[in-house]
Amino acid sequence: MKIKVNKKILAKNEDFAAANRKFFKKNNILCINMISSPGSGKTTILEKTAKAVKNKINMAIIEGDLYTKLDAERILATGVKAVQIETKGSCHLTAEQITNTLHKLDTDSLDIIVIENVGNLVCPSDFDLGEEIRAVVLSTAEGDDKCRKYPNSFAQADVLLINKIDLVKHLDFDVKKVKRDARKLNKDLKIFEISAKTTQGMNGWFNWLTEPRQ
Ligand SMILES: Nc1nc2c(ncn2[C@@H]2O[C@H](COP(=O)(O)OP(=O)(O)OP(=O)(O)O)[C@@H](O)[C@H]2O)c(=O)[nH]1
Ligand SMILES: [Mg+2]
Repeated sequence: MKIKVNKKILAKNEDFAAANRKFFKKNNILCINMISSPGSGKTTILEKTAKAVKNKINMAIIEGDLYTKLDAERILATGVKAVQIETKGSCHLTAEQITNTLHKLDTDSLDIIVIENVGNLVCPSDFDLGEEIRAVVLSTAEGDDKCRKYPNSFAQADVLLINKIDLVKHLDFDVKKVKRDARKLNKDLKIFEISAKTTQGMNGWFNWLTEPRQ
């Protein structure tokens, strides 16, 4: 019975995801779904990214959290458009929630939409939002075993941002091992080692994000 209900929920999500994907393609918008554990630094990365690229490209952020508008307020303070979705307890965003939020953005003028998913390395990986690119963030403070313990999030990603690299000298976090484990799951994974606090390594990410795509 449980399997049947889950299948139905995922099938409904797939329909909305397909519609979102069609919309993004038609409007020439690059959509990125950003996934990670709570506190890995997603919003800080997006604050720094917004400031760095806002004069080059038109970007908007959709924020997902269980409660509060705190993250959207942080992005709005950078001068970039942001909309908050509060899931009221659900551990992931759905494609339908994205469909229902798009009208709040001036999509005609947008080049990129980044969706910051609810902080959780498990549930969001099962829900396609219609994105073209999935980015997973892993911060050094979380431990270097996470690719092996939460493989789906890494196997399905296009980009891995290893954040809080400024802290690595204080921690037992083996960057090489993480990169090896991640590439075992996903050989084409693009990997950036960054610190959103100091902006170390972030130019590579900014350039990759804004490079022309067909
Ligand atoms: N040292 C260090 N701290 C960082 C870095 N990036 C983010 N932080 C800190 O980590 C904490 C969490 O950062 P957020 O950006 O709120 O993390 P988040 O992933 O958006 O968190 P949720 O939305 O709750 O899942 C904050 O105190 C940040 O200042 C970094 O590169 N280095
Ligand atoms: Mg956040």
